[in-house]
Amino acid sequence: MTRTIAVTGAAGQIGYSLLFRLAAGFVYGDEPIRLRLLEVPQALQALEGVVMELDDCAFTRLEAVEITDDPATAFDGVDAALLIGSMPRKKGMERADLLQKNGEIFSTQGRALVNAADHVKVVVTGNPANTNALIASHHAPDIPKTQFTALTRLDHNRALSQLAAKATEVTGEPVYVQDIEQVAIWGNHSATQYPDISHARLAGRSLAEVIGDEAWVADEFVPTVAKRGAAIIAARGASSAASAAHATLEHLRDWEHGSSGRWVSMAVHSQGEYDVPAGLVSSFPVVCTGGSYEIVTGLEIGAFSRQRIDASVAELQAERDTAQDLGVL
Ligand code: NAX
Repeated sequence: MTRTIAVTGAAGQIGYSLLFRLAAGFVYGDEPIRLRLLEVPQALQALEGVVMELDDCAFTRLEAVEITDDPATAFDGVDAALLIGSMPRKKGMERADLLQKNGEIFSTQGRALVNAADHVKVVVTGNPANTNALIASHHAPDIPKTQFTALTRLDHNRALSQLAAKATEVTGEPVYVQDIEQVAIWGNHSATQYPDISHARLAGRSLAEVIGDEAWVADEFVPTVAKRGAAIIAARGASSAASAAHATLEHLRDWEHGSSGRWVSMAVHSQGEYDVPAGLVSSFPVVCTGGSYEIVTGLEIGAFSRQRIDASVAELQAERDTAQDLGVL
């Protein structure tokens, strides 16, 4: 079966890191794919250059690449849509201006997704990712809300990497990211997000107990993960691109093929789980199986976690209220 995948903002820096790995089979392995690349008119020429490079890779599983500046054409019949392109925050721009601009982009794209396959899987990476996913979903009422998600896998991966390094330091033994399970990102993909290790395990033991340093968790780990994007910009002079592309592909791969029982983090429509108000797109720990995901249920939420989750959810509510005031929701 040939799958068709739409990628928006395809000429941007995340697009440039993502397209080649997608075409090389990171998500769909040996199955053939077709790409539909959406850009704004002024970026189409640059996108043509990206397509030339895709051609020059002679990928054996890449059947076709089409480029367009029309969302309806881009999403026609697609099995998955990776919504990466968005309006970046420019100097002097207020948060409401940003929501207004992106509200327009994501309401148009939401409406155009009516052309997609019934089973389309939508992953929003473009910021503000959670609220953009909410807006797109709102404008695509015929598509089940469960098919709209936003990216917090990069935050999840950042947390795993920080934790593996800390556990190595504390135990004096090498600890690898794959040794650590049941980490969760809650809330918004923003500096208010809550990376939670209260359920995390390392070789059958509580990771919090292994680390044994609550102050490190609260004062170093949580802010390091939450502010990692800004640290990358400070060091690289540009925002995270390769890691964001990798996380976007892992998000889609696990959603399509399952997460082998492991927890991953995805921002999905809340139905009131863990007192996150229904209707918000918030990050939760999920397990993916057979093309769908389930929020992990029954977790005990301690006082510290409750406070952090509530703070991030309050920000999501404020973004939703602003989007409603602006008429894009
Ligand atoms: P770039 O500015 O390099 O690329 C964005 C591309 O989107 C541009 O080529 C632009 O022409 C295009 N675009 C803008 N409006 C469009 C529209 N209406 N339709 C189609 N294409 C459109 O940004 P890049 O570094 O690639 O980042 C893309 C988005 O990812 C940004 O919003 C960024 O903030 C967000 N990120 C999200 C992350 C996450 O974990 N959720 C992490 C990385 C990144 O910061």
